[in-house]
Amino acid sequence: MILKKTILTYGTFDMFHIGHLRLLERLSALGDRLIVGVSTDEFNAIKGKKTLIPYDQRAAIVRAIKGVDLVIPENTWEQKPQDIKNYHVDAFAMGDDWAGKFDFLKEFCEVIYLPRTEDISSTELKKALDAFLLENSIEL
Ligand code: C2G
Repeated sequence: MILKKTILTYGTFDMFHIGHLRLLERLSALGDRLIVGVSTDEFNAIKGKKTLIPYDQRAAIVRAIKGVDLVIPENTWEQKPQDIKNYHVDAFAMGDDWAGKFDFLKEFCEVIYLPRTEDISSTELKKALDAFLLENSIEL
């Protein structure tokens, strides 16, 4: 009986970009099942993170990514241990901008931090979009 390895990660995934895709592809290759907790709009307010795209669209895009098997809402900082138990998670993984921040989860499962993709972020995308609109004098 081959034990299925379940990987869990969380994120906002606003303005889905290549950094998000490369992370999810690497996570999918780490195991047999990838579960992604997408931050709800309410939780992003708690995180102090402004998003352009609403939760249902961010979740639909992540759900459509090959290699993602299940999307769950991320409502709180505290839900991770319960999610790890509920879904029999073998490894929790994040990009290394979070390195060390979730080591307390080693009590429940393996904790992995993967290198971020350089030179891309939702913030940089928004800046590039602003410059583009300005250059092409498109009034929103
Ligand atoms: N990421 C990446 N490379 C980038 C940008 C993001 O690898 N250039 C990774 C991040 O490290 C994270 C994931 O993509 O693992 C999602 O990034 P965000 O949407 O910015 O997620 P964040 O707001 O950090 O939320 O409880 C955890 C939080 O919900 C994480």
